[in-house]
Amino acid sequence: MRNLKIIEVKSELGAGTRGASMGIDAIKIAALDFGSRYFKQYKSVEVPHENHLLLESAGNQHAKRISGVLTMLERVSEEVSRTIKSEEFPIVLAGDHSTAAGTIAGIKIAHPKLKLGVIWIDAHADLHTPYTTPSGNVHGMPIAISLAEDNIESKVNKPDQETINYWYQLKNVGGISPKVTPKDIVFINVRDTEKQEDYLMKKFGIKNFTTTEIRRKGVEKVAIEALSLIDHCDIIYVSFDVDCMDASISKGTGTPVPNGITEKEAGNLVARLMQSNKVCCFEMVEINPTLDKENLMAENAFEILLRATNQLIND
Ligand SMILES: [Mn+2]
Repeated sequence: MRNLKIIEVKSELGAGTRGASMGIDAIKIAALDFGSRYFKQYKSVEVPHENHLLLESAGNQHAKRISGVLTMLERVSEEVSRTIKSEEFPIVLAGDHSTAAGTIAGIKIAHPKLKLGVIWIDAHADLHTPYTTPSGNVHGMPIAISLAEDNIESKVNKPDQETINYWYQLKNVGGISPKVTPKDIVFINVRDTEKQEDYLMKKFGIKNFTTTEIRRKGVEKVAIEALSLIDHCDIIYVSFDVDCMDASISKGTGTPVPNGITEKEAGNLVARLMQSNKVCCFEMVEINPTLDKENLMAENAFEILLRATNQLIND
């Protein structure tokens, strides 16, 4: 049985569509509507956000609001490392996915000598950099940040010096860089990528379990295979972007993509992954209730969160 601690990060600086910072409260509303005492049962802490910056110009067109994102990654990394050091299991509920780079930094700060594996369940590879991003939204960059990868070979943008300086700082949060190597990453359900990301995935041979492969093998087998691909790692972080789920299930996320998994498959997948004793942190992101109908995405997300939690506390 593990001591869980919920880390709330109501930030959306890295997203291109407004509203993801409200995702955590939407999950809490879903819990209340289900009559659950979840948010009373577990200890929680809120990381202060910088969403006032949304009122300012985004600046840095190839990495929007990058200075605010840096502040958030530093705060998240401190909270995650503090949580792990006090032998608690962090469940990070965050607005946009850029946070994950801070979570990974926090895990590495707490366990600098351990090899960290990452299971990334997402419609997107989040492998962009200021040199390759078409949107400038940093939520498309957390894997590249953690790999300390610039992808200069695929360069299409010319970021200014200020952006380059902040980008360097993002890659070095926690003073450890890179934090993971490509061999330590497994993608599940990634299906909406740009060619610059495809280039890296191919160059590094990063495994991605496609929807077709998930349907053919079933989630149980996919979970086992994903875990065994990073069996050489000492600890594992599981990152769950709700846009892994099919766009038809709910509109409540900033960048919905068709041909994803169902909420049931997602719940089974996450529950199976949590059976591994190596899993040291779980994160759920990108719930956007302002795009949703009747809070459906948050309700689905809460059920998946419950599946993960029940597995963790029953160990
Ligand atoms: Mn993502």
